[in-house]
Amino acid sequence: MAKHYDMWESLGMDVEKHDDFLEPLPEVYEEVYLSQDNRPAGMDYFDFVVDDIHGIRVKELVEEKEAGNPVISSFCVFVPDELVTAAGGASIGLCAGAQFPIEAAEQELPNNDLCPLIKSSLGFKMDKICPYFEVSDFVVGETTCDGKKKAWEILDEEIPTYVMELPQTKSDAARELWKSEINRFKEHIEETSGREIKAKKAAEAIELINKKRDVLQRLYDTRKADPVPISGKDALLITQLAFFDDPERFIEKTSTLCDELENRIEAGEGIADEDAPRILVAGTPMPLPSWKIHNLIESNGGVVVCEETCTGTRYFENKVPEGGETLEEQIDNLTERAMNINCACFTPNDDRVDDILRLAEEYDVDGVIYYNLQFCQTYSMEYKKISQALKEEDIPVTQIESDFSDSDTGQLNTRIEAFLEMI
Ligand code: BJ8
Repeated sequence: MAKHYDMWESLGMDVEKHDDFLEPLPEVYEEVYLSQDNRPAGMDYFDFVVDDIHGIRVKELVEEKEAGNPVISSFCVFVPDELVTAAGGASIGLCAGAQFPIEAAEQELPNNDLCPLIKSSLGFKMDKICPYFEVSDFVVGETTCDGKKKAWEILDEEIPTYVMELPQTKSDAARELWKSEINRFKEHIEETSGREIKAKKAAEAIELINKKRDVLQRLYDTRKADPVPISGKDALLITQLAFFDDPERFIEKTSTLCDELENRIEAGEGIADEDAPRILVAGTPMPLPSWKIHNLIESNGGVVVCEETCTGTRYFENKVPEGGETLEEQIDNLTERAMNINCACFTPNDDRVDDILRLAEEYDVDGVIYYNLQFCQTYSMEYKKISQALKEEDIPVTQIESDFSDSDTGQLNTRIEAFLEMI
C-alpha cells in the first residue's frame, strides 16, 4: 500500500497506529477480493482506490481545502450532500465498519450495550487514524438513534460536530421539521465556508448526485440477471467507496464497469453457478471495511444479489426531484427525497416491509439474510414484522446479529451454510 507519511503527519494523524491499522489490509483484501475467479476487469479501478485508500483522495481533499472549499463529513444517508457540493465543497461519508478503533472508543463509551458502528466511527477519531476525519472542517451527526445522538456530544469534544434533528415520523409536522433542518444546515455551511449557496449551483449539484444514484441503480440492475455478472462482495465494495470518491470520477468508472457487466449478461456469463442461492441482505449498514457477511455467504456457494441497507438501496433508490428553480423549491425537493427513505428510526415504518418484498421479487431472491448490528434496537425490532411478511410470501429468512470482529466467524459460517443448504 502506498504511504503518504508527510501528508498524514501534517494532518495530525498518529502514523504509527495508522500503520498498525492498515497492516493487515492487503492480506485480507487478497483473500476476500483478489482471489475471486472471473472478476470483471472494471474492478481494477476500485482495487486501485482500496490500495491507496488514504492517499490520492485525501490529497484531493487537502487541495480542496487549500483552495478555500469546504470539506464536510457525515454519517447518514439523510444528510444532503447536494448542499455541500453546491457550496463548491466535498461531502464525505464517514461511517466506519472496522474493529481496530473500537478499543479506543471503549475507553470513553459503554462497552457492552452500544452499536459497534458508533464505537468504530468515534474510535477512528480518537485513534487519529482516519485522514478523512482530520481533513474535515466539521462533521454532521443526526438524531437517528439514541446511541448516535449521544455520541455527537462526545465527538464534539474532538472535532466540531453539527447535529441535524431528524424527525422520527413522516407526518406533515415532521416533514416541516426536516425542511427547516435542511435550511439550517444550508445556513451553517454558508456561515462556516463564507460561500453563498445559489439556486443554479444547487440545481447542478442535485443533478450530479442524482447521476451517482443512477449509476448505482444501473449497477444493481445488472444483479437482477441470472447468472449474476458480479459478486455481491464487489458490488458492496463499490457502494462503500461511493461515499467518499469524487462523484464525477465515480460515475465514469462505475459506468464503464456497467458496460462490461451488461456485455456479460448478453453473453450469459456469470460469476456464480446458475443454481447458486440468490440472497438479499437486509438491515443495518455495512460501512468499509465490513465484508464479513458477504464473504461468508459467497464462500458457502451463495451469491448476494442486493442489499436493502444504507450501503445498498437506501443510499441511492430515492432521487431528489429535479427542476426546482428557486432554492426554496430545491430544499422542498431535498426534503421529499429524505422522507421516502425507510430507515428503522421512523415509526411506523411499514413501507420498509413493502421495500423488502419488492426487492425480493425484483432480484428474484431465494432467501433473505436479515443483518443486524449488535444492540441496534430499531432494526432488531423490525425483524418480526418483516419476517412475518416474507414467510407469508414463502421467502425463507434468517436473522444474523453481528459486529465487526472475527470472533463469531465460525458460528456465523455454520448458520449461513445451514441456511443456504435449506433454501
Ligand atoms: S438512514 S440506518 S445511516 S441512521 S448507529 S441506527 S446500526 S444502533 S446507522 Fe443509519 Fe442513517 Fe438509518 Fe441508514 Fe442502528 Fe447503530 Fe444506530 Fe445505525
